[in-house]
Amino acid sequence: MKKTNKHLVFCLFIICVQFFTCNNKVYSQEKRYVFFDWFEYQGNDPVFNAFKPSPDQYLNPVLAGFYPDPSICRVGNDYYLVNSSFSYYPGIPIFHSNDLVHWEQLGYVLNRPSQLNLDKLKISEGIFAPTIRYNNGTFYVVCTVVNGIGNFYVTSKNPTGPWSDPVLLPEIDGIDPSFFFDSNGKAYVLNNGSPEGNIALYPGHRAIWIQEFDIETGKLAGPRKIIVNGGTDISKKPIWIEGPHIIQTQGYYYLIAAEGGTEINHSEVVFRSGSVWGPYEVFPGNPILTQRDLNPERINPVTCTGHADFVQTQNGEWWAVFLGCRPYGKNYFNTGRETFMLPVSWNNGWSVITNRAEKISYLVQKPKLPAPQRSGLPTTGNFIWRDDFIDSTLNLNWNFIRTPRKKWYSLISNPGFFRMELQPVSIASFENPGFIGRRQQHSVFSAVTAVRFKTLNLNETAGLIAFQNETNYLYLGLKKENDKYAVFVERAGNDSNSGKSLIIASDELSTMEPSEMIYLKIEGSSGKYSFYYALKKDKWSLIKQDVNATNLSTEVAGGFVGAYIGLYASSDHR
Ligand code: 6LW
Repeated sequence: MKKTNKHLVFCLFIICVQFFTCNNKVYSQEKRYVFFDWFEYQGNDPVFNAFKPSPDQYLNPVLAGFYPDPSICRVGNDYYLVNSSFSYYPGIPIFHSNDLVHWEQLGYVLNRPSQLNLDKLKISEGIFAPTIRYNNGTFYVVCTVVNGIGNFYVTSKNPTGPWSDPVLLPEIDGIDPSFFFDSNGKAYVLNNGSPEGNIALYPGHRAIWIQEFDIETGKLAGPRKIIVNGGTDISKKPIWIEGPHIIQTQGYYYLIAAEGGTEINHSEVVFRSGSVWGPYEVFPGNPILTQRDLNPERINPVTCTGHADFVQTQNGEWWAVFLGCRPYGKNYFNTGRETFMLPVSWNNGWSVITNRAEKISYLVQKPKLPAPQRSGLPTTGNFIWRDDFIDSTLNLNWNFIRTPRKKWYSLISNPGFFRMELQPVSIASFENPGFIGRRQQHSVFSAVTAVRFKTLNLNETAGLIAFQNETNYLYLGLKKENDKYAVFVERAGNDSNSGKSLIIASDELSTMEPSEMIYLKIEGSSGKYSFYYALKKDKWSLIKQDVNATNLSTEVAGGFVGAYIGLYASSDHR
């Protein structure tokens, strides 16, 4: 080919590329948005209607829904509580209370991408079991990004933040790190790690380790030592000793830890020693908390209780926060592991939360503490929660899946709407999808949204999703197929089709213009969810009733998180 011809072909190629890119730009700028007008969540658990606290009682769980691994500390008359957040972003919700009963979320400990890289992590990896402590004007939160940066801590002078960037603790191999600030001025970090020499004698064999923490340098220092090998009695092959915390009182160092695994055999056990380094004496009356011995047929069961932390009030009372579940059916729970609270009693120098056959109470006598100064959103009981998207910042209830690396949403471009730009990311992937969700805090609930969306291509979709993990969800979506618009229900579950999604119902829509609002509703009742849509407000059409929703439970999906109800959109949903 002559030089001039070559030049001509090259120019034509460039013009073509520009033409298509330019077209695409206009196309995406004008069309690739979905507008959510509002979202309303309503919880209506029968158990919360049955148990109505009197003025001197409070209701358990204190934080309903997926709020596991609670850790608590007191500063004067103020209490602070944090929970695990796995691969949801922002990470580590932090709550404040003055009476231990009314909790108000202050924000998140990890709310900058520089603090929390959750890229490519599974939803049940990421942030495990944080511990919050206060020492000499500084708050400390220590935890682990599982399959990420590992163990680290952050600090702040103010619990509302800003919290520091993570300081890594590479010496720690394992999870569940916890600070202990000794009254003698020394500090330590404990954690659940592999047994000596990394040799497990049986599956679930773990150890509790301790190492000194130099407050001045902010680093771990000196030898690392095992203070509990295996659990309360190694000869009985105890499993998953974890979530350790040390409490100093009555001349002893009390070490509390979870044992038995976070499922039905979960428990909390206690040890004590005159020295922080041990040897630790085992309480003969262990466990100090469990529900594993109770009749599985009991009504309104609370199961899986364990992973506790203690706090002493300004009046000298001791209280324990811990995780528990409210199952339906066998041991299904879509609501995740929730935060419960009970008083701690001391007998002959040992702390006890529940006696062996004692059921967790839904209604408990309140701590002797003054009435709250502030009252935030309800965190338990039945309630309605609505977002009209009129604020310019996202409400604290909403979470992303993994770290959002670009801002694909706006609350200000179209005031009163949550505008999402379609992302080529599927909810089933390990990326950051176009999704905001809030916890499903009740077994009986409804979630409704109003959405304006015009799909153009196959694989483009938007709607309402009940999400457990990447292979377990129920999706009520809108799409275009064969030039027709449709609303559909899609189910993905480990219990069918190997976790791959299947469309289980679909309704063709007579019309769907971008200016028109479509209403979508999911109604859940334990293990059955029903799906509705409306073209006119409140004129609901049922698409599919009583879909098997046990795929949203840990029993079927595995992992550690509870279900979320979210707004989702994608240009590459598969
Ligand atoms: C957590 C462990 C546990 O690290 O579950 O219930 C793990 N306890 O202590 C994840 O939440």
